[in-house]
Amino acid sequence: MALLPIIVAPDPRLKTKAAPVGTVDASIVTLMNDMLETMYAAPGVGLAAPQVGVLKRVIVVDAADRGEDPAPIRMANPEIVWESDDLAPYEEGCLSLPEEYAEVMRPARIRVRYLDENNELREREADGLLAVVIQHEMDHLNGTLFVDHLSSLKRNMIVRRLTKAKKTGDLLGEYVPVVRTGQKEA
Ligand code: K1U
Ligand code: ZN
Repeated sequence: MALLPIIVAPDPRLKTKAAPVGTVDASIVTLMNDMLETMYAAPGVGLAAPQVGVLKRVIVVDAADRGEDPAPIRMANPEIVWESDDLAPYEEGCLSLPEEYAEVMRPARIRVRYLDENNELREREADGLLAVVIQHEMDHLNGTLFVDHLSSLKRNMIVRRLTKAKKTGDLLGEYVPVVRTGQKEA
């Protein structure tokens, strides 16, 4: 497995529509596993392939509560086949927009169809954090960031902050998450 560099906005790769996967073969399974390792190291609860510079429709998610066993989900070509009319707010973050958070409204419950790591077509229903993260990651596949759901005033503020941070070197264009070993730092 490998840790992949995560792209930080603004970057044209984060604004590009990703291409569907033909078959979930060994190379896609490797990508899914590397993305999961990168997500856990960040740490995060989801990751989309464009965030690591791969413009393919692949996402990984693990919305298990702290203290629960890990529950990794690997999805290729995810499609929302049903969404609830009721919306729910959630304070979202994004590994490509470090230290920026904002409330976004999305359908509270969804049904998603996707190819799993065995190239099998599956459907599952999601609510709560899982529904939020799946929708957030699917947005990445269409070149949409959570700031695109905000007013232009809020969005421009965040993008300006990140542009400045990248220019001054406070943020790198890409970063590789650090793996924590569980040992205490000196
Ligand atoms: O897409 C991403 O950049 C990952 C993002 C997913 C997400 C989080 C919250 C709401 C919507 C989408 C993150 O994982 S940001 C980091 C984060 O939320 C987190 C980090 C450590 C523990 C728990 C959450
Ligand atoms: Zn994100």
